[in-house]
Amino acid sequence: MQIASVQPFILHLPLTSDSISDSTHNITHWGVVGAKIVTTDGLEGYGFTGTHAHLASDRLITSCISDCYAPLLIGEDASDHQRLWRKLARYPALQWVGRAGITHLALAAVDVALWDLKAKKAGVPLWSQLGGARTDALEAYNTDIGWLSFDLATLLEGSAKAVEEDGFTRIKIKVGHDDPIADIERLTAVRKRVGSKVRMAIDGNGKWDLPTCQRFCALARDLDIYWFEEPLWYDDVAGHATLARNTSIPVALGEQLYTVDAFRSFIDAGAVAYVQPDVTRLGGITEYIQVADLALAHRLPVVPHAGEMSQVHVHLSYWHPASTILEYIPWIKDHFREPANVVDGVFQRPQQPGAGTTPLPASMERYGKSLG
Ligand code: 0YR
Ligand code: MG
Repeated sequence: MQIASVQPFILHLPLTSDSISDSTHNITHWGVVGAKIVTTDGLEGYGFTGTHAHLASDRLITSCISDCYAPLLIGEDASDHQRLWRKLARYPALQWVGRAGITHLALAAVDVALWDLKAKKAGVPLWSQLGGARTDALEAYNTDIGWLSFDLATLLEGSAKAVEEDGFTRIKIKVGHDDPIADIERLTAVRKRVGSKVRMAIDGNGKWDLPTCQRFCALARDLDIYWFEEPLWYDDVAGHATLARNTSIPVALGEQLYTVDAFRSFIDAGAVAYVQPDVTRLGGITEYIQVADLALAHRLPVVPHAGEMSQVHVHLSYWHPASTILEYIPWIKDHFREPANVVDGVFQRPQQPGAGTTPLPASMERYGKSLG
């Protein structure tokens, strides 16, 4: 399974709404930025990271793939993915310019493509290749109903539909107004609308400072918040540890962390209850497994962030023993050979060989961007 070529691509796919905001981002498209890796025996592996569809920065990722990683990969045996991960991640000149950020997002894409090849070569879905499914029913929680940019009527209507018609028992609502009272009012209305049995998580996307978070948590005491995600700035280990000590609401984080070392710092500090690794920001599946194993050793639940819109994490969550539930945002499901599919609040277990990352040719054609 020798690597014959590494071909980067950029897709900008429209969302299910015209645009959405959380407390720190506003987007109209999801960027699927990655590589097709072709082997001499004719197999095609696909891997990608997730971006906010900003073409100039997407091109930094594809140029890292084609100019820096491809020359290190061509001619190598694709099944040596563990060795190849180290070759790319520890390559001296590249390690010097990036142990996180663009080089790591590019590494994620390449690593996922190698795992996709491994499972395709074996002729089985990735979860099976990894060691088999731990459950028959992986529960989904719906993030797409809870954007901060939605007015209250839209938020209530979407939450009610998700629960009453689509079978979700779990939802996540974005928070982060300048005055947290505005968020408390929205959450109180949602809780009243969906009832006490629905699990309601919230996500601050790193905007508030510690006093604001503490005030919010005191005001939210009666809302039965399942977790408070990214309450503080992404890298603030001490701040999250202080907040975790001072509130009964469990802290969730990890979607902005690039390395297993970063996760270790948060876990060692007692700063995280729900561990949220993402294959698209860590160095792919290889480093995700290290984080999930670390969480398992600490008896902490793993709830991946879905930067690939659940295409890969559905496999990992069906397999890894520390997994619990998985985020659902249906932005890219019309564009893949085997889309992440939720029925009655449960992710269907993938059946096709590979990691679920193969895009449809028509979508590549229609939404593909020039690499510049
Ligand atoms: C928009 N999920 C998240 C969206 C989402 C972000 O930037 O990507 O809100 O990834 O925090 O938990
Ligand atoms: Mg989040």
